[in-house]
Amino acid sequence: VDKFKIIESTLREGEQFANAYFDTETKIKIAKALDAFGVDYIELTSPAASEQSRKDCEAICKLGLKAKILTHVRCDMRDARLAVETGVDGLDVVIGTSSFLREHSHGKDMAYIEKTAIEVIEYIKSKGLEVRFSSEDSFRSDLVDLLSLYRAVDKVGVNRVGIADTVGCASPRQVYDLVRTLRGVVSCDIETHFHNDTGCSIANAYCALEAGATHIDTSVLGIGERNGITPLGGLLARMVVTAPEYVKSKYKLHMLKEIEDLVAEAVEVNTPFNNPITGFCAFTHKAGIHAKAILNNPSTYEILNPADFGLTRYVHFASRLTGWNAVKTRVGQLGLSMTDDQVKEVTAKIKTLADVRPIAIDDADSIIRSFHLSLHEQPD
Ligand code: HCA
Ligand code: CU
Repeated sequence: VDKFKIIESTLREGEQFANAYFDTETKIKIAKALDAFGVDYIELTSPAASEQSRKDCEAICKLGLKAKILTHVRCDMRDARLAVETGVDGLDVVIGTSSFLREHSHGKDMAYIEKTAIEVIEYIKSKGLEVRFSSEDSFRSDLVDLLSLYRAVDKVGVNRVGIADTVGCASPRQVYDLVRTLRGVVSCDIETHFHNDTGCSIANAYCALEAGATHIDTSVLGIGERNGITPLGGLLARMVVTAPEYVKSKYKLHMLKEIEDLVAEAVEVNTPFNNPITGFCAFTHKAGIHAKAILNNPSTYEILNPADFGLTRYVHFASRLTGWNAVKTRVGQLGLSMTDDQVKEVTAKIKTLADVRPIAIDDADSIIRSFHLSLHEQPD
């Protein structure tokens, strides 16, 4: 679990998000930001998708980034030939293996899939490039078929095989079981890709790592087909708790928010309020009891340290749930001094008003200020 690689797919899966339209300049900005952040791989839309996609792929390869550049292609010799000419470091090859996709999409049987897979993989390797072979809709594919296909591609020297939960149906335990089984069958690396239709994309990625997967696909804010895939920030929130040294030394975590803002703006969405790490209230503490403990020692109610991400915590004090410790801190921030008894008295005033209507920081501040003034107007 502690050493895993990220295949960042904002510029491939993310381009499949309903709102995404990335012009060349935007793609380059996103690629540079992800590279500076420290992702291992950047996956790009297939050059076979369109002429501009092919040119953009070439342009990004020419940037000389540290991250390896991959493109994502169908398991087809024509696509593979086009892709190896773009200058990428490797290809992520994919084909549907579930009966749904075999019958309703490409119409090929398993023998044909295996033969083509081997031909494509050997061709890519002969060009000196890295190659991953993945099934689509792995969790609704026949297990015996899948394992024998992966065993065959492992034998011809594929770098990674991939498991994809294309429809977001898998549960964490199913993921663990499948990856564990696969781990016993192949000796190459294992990449995994999880859609979030049932809200399991982060948990599934985590379970995949526990079971022996080596690579996780992500996108910034999780953008992708339908409601998307494992989000980069959410995965790192999970992993910084599990493997703090590795994650903090490998990734420039303080860049996370600016990367999310860059992508959010490009696809015209807001960061969700409850987003891990960067949601507006991710480090806001409200109840008086929480505030008191947080002010004493932040670890009491925080598993993530906002400072690791260049962010700050906020202790809410303008509500009926506040307590005098939170208000005391605010009094100090306002540069005022009061005894504890006085702070308790002004806290009661804040609660009284907050029982009548929602109050803003300004409201609570002016209660504090006028109370403070009254203390000095009539000294005992
Ligand atoms: C898709 C393909 C894919 C591929 C995943 C992968 C999926 O349906 O658009 O190659 O790892 O979810 O199956 O994104
Ligand atoms: Cu996908």
